[in-house]
Amino acid sequence: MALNGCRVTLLCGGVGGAKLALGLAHVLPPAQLRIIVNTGDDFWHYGLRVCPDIDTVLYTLAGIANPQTGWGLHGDTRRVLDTLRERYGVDTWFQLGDADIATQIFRSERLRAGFSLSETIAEQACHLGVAPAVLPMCDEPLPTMLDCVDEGELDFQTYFVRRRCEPRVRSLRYADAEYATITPNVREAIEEADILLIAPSNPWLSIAPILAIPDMRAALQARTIPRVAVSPIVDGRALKGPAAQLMAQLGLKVSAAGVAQYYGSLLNGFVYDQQDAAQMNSGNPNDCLRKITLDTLMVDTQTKIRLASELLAWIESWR
Ligand code: FO1
Repeated sequence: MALNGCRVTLLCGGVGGAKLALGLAHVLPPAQLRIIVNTGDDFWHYGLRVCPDIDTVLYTLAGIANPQTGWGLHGDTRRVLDTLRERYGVDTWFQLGDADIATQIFRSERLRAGFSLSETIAEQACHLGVAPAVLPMCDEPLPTMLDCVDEGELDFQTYFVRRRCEPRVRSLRYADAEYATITPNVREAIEEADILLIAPSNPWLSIAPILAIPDMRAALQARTIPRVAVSPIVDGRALKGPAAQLMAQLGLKVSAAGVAQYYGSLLNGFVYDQQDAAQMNSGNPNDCLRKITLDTLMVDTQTKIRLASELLAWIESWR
């Protein structure tokens, strides 16, 4: 399906977003797909700049991601971390495989040499043979911070990996967002797109950091083209990760309708799972919103391709 040269730009986070990115990469020629990736969960660790969502998307598109976790590299070994822990007593709470560490070293060297994150990721994508454009949401650090009831403010990976999403979240902050700017590549990806998609990634942890960049929401909304999100909530549960728990803690309705309501006028199209059909039809938060129910569970390559194809075919029917 070449979709007559139709250019698609996807906003996404890590594992869930990468699945849809892979499906789209199978049905679109590389020049027709651009992927804007969250960097709110990037952090410095052991002196290395770790960009988990970007690496997840790159490794997934390169076909080298760990199929069990969705992040990290398939068949990677753990000698560096094992040595750090056993010989030097370091708390190795964040799992980085040996070959994954090579990715982090390469990136950190480039950043220290003065290259931007965008330039560095483009170079890494080239080495990995990833053809669609994988674009960091911005070049400046914009860390997602979680204000937790008993523990104060935690950075994303401390909350997510070290504390296994256990602390109760009171509010979220996208720190230093005011210093971030839309990169030329991201602006082009938005302005040249014929379709804008939001992956079934966590709206608050993966997509909101992208929307926190000044003028980003306005730039997306200014495009009078299909702007379609796929719900990450199915039958009141998150497809992956803590989205449902977080929605409840933030006092939001844990449902696909709640996600559509959160994105509001950013969207003119919304895809939700078959299991949520009754609930989505029972009250319409946005009358201008076109909706469709699809099987959104992406468990293997075939289901990723199927969702991407059905999603684009539906959008083609009304754009
Ligand atoms: N997630 C975990 O739950 N535990 C880990 O130790 C872990 C290590 C890790 C290393 C590299 C990488 O690219 C991702 C990694 N992730 C790990 C996933 C990551 O923390 C999250 O999935 C994202 O940040 C949220 O999208």
